[in-house]
Amino acid sequence: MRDHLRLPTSPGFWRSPLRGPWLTSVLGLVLLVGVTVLFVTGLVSYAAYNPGLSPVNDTTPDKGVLGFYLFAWPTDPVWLYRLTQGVHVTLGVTLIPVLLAKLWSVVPRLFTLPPARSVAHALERVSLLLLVGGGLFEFTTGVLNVQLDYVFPGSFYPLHFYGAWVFFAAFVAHAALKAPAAVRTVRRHSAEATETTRPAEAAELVEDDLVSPRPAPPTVSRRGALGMVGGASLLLFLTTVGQSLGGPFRRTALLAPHGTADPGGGPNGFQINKTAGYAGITPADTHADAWRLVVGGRTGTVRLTRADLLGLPLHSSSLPIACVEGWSTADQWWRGVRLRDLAALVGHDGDPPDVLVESLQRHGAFRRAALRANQVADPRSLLALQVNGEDLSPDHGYPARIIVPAAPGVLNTKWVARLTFGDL
Ligand SMILES: Nc1nc2c(c(=O)[nH]1)N[C@H]1C(S)=C(S)[C@@H](COP(=O)(O)O)O[C@H]1N2
Ligand SMILES: [Mo]
Repeated sequence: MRDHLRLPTSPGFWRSPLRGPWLTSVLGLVLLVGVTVLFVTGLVSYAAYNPGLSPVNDTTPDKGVLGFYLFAWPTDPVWLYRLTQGVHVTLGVTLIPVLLAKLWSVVPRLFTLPPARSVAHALERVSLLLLVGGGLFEFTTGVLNVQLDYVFPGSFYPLHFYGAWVFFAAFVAHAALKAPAAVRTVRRHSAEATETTRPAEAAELVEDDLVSPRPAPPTVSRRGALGMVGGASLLLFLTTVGQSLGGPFRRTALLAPHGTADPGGGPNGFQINKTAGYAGITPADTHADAWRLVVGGRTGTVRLTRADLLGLPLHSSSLPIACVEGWSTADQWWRGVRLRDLAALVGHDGDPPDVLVESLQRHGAFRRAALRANQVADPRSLLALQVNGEDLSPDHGYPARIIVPAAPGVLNTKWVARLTFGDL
């Protein structure tokens, strides 16, 4: 008997008096809302990359029907991707304690023997495997991408994208099966707080397989445990959200990605993703004698020096940079040549087409990006030469970079060398 109780497959092995339908239901309902928002903002974030536009942007070429929902990402409001990706990353980080607590609360079930009592039970357990595995996988890949800065070179998107569909499919099945009972449990519990428990219902509660048959003495109440989970979430929230809010809150973003270059002060003193040094851009590459912007389109190709560009009509736009990692900057004051004016230089007057942007950078996933016609046409979309009244710094993309309203940071190519206008 004693040996038997030492095995996790024995219900008696799990002794916490906190486990029970109420705790599991509350955590489950929080995840029901939270994971749904994560899934939707994640899909939206993927659409923002214009993956349907060009093979250059498409990091999940085998997505097939999973790309059914892709749409032309708008350029308004300019903070759109700041919001959707800020919510995605901040919420994901905030839900980590809830996810772990939920798994802890049902862990005895994961060990239940026999592994399957029937075909239906077998299916249920396979779906649980996909649910737990998929959930852990999505949270882990997400956090690694934010914190370790692309540990999966080029492969984060497919992993996180396909993983999301597997996880969410299992999640929908699980929610459909469990949510009604979870709602009933929570309702009944709040009713109990005011009435006395009817014996039949009390019996039902105790018989639940989550309730330990030989509970250890409690050290904290269920509400207290829930408070600890909520407190951990709140702490993560408060140390993450500042990276998206910006301003004085940026200093509270203790969990924002580290190891990034210190942007220093002055007009160029805002967050840097990859430095010129990292991207292999040298002063010799960007020197006035060496650097030319090559613009291709309907009527051929023109080559422009930086001085030529400065001689074209210059415009200003106040736009943020918002990265997939969740951080974003406040609006910066960019100045440069409108993309649609550059399109007009090579024969695309009126309705400009898509554009393929290529960087001086020779290697790396972000050296090229395709922008959609609506992004090219927006008068705020610039090939920026200056920011906040000064020339771009090398790390922010000198001699010239793209800045497009509402687009993810990765589409704002730095150290631009070539623009090719045409339908992609
Ligand atoms: N050539 C090139 N452009 C690039 C990148 C890059 O690695 N190489 N990073 C992109 C990403 S992911 C972001 S978030 C923004 C960051 O711009 P910033 O460093 O000026 O803030 O630049 C984008 N442009
Ligand atoms: Mo980014």
